[in-house]
Amino acid sequence: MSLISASDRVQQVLKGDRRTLARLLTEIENEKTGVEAVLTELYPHTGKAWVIGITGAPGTGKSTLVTALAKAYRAQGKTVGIIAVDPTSPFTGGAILGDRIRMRDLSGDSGVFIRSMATRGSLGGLARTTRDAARALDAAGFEIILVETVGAGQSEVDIARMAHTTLVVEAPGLGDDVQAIKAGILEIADVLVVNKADRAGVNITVRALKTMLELGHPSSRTALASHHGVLMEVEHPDTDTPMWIPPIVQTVAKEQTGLEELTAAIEQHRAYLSDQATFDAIESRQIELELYERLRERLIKRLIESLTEDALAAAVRQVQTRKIAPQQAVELILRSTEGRGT
Ligand SMILES: Nc1nc2c(ncn2[C@@H]2O[C@H](COP(=O)(O)OP(=O)(O)OP(=O)(O)O)[C@@H](O)[C@H]2O)c(=O)[nH]1
Ligand SMILES: [Mg+2]
Repeated sequence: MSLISASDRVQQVLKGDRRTLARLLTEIENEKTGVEAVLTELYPHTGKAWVIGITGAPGTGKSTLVTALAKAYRAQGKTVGIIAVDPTSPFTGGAILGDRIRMRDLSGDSGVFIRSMATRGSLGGLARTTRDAARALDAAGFEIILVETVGAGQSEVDIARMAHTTLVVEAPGLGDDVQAIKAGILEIADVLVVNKADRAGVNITVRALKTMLELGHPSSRTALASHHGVLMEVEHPDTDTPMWIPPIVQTVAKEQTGLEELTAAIEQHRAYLSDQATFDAIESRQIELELYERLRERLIKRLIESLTEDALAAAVRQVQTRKIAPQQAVELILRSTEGRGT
């Protein structure tokens, strides 16, 4: 359909043309063919933005916090791109509508770009499209990119894999003891935010998090490896960098309170990562994981496409008549598809 070339669109995005950017993000979300060419051309222009992931249980105030953070960064004169990932059904749209209302204060500011993305296909697909969307915003020149996702298993790990700084948002009453606060958060949190600090029980939540940090972060050098090592699923390279202990910051996002402390904590984490060896090690792990994910997706797609219905039906029959085991059927199918579909 589009009459302008990929290169022309790339130029438009680089100039920060909002319409071209919006259209590109839609194409990324819909996995439209041809979008890869644009992304490929944009890639050399990425790597300038600071990507901040915001995750946490439903209702902790992530969207409100994202709005407050965006305002704080705008006050500092920085441009902000926002991606709100809605992992619920694409048919509800409720969360997206709510976010639109919450983030309304930001509309009309040309230094802010807001985008909601719904889950289409697999979670893996969502991780990829979110990453691509963040890169498009990066290439378009947004200095800070905020990515909100509901903390639900894989999606919060995914966000940590693409963000430079990951905020885990808690709220009083949701996790009043150490057990209730999800064990995995220490592996992904660079900054712990206790939002709704205007509510009763905030001290209990803060204390629970502190206890957890002390349990999870014994004062040993291996702590860094367990902090980013578990997340990266590989051993952290030997490094003399002191470990990063996630600070706990209290906010009342609704009232724009605590945002200075929060941006300062993010800045400290950024400074910590400014040690080139540390940054390079983390980034190369993230890229490695991204390549694995993309490869896995492409290989599976290619394999499924190269399967003929007949071959599959024949295999089903053979397994059903107990001529071969499912294991053997898989072997046969794989062998029959080898060399095809490339
Ligand atoms: N008391 C209080 N309420 C807040 C604060 N921040 C947000 N809220 C309220 O908490 C509710 C949920 O806020 P959201 O920002 O939508 O929370 P969320 O984590 O994005 O929610 P999901 O995206 O649905 O997971 C809203 O009614 C907000 O007004 C705060 O600091 N204090
Ligand atoms: Mg939200």
